[in-house]
Amino acid sequence: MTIAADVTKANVEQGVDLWLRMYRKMWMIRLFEEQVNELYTRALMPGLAHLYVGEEAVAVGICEALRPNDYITSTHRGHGHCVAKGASPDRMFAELLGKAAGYCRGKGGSMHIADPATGNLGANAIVGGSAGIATGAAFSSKKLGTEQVTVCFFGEGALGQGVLYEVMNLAALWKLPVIYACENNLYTEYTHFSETTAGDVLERGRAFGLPSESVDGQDVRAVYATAKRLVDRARKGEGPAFLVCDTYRYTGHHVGDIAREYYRSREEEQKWKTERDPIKNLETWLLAQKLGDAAAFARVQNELRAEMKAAVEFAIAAPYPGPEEVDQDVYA
Ligand SMILES: Cc1ncc(C[n+]2csc(CCOP(=O)(O)OP(=O)(O)O)c2C)c(N)n1
Repeated sequence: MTIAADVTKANVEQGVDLWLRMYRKMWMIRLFEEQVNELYTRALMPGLAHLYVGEEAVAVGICEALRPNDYITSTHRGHGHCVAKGASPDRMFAELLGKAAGYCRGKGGSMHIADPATGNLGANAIVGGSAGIATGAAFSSKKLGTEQVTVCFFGEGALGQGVLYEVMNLAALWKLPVIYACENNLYTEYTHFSETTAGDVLERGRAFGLPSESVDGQDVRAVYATAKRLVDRARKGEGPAFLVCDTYRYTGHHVGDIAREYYRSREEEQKWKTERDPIKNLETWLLAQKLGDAAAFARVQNELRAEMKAAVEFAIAAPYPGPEEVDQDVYA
């Protein structure tokens, strides 16, 4: 199914709030990440962070297909998932800076943000590490009859982790409401995925009988339409699915990965940024449909820039947790 076939005039009219919301959410993620990079370069943030810039359409398209009480599990590159599912930037920045107002009282940092209130069961520093959590959540929803769906986000690097196939097997046997969403941004750290991944990736889901599809991860409308179909199907009790989103990270593997030419060219990066940018793609379409104009787009960006700036200021001014709670909320 192509989204173009799906977008009749009536659908556009009904969907206008949805498209504009997705536009705004993608900008929110991009500007959030811009601030994270700034915090890193100003040496205000302890440790590193893995930015989601370039991949915004994946998190936003998929999370828009979910209900607020549906679950997601995330990765080391998790800020985009977190924002798309509804987390608040001020508490996210506070977490990155180790402040008590953060989602994990400052004890988790970038790779451990969890927000149960928005159904976010957590980022995960272990590649493939959230596959079991997502499948367990789907198992519990099925047993409790809550009609919740879980989306398990992971990078293509996790295709090399055995746990993924163990849980796909169980999810298929038990018809669990879970979507395995692979974000293929082409690189596993500094190695092109073709050097680590044999065969046709979709066959890995098909081996377990999962409906397995790929989608242009730079086209938020296509991601949304595909995710919605698979999520609705899972919600009806028709079982799990495997969705591969083809995408690209614009920046380094982490904020410190600046000199990248030994593993990918500047030309390649430039091509993705200029020809396949998910925000520009949606903007062009919104303009063509007369659903927005340059002034409205500028307004959205200005509002969000101000919001992000205020959120960072909140986090910088926020207090650290006291020494008396060093052993609280920490599990081994
Ligand atoms: C089990 C495990 N092995 C190795 C690492 C080190 N590591 C961190 S990120 C990463 C690459 C992940 O690539 P991918 O899953 O494609 O996600 P991306 O970074 O491209 O979003 C690796 C190997 C890890 N965190 N966990």
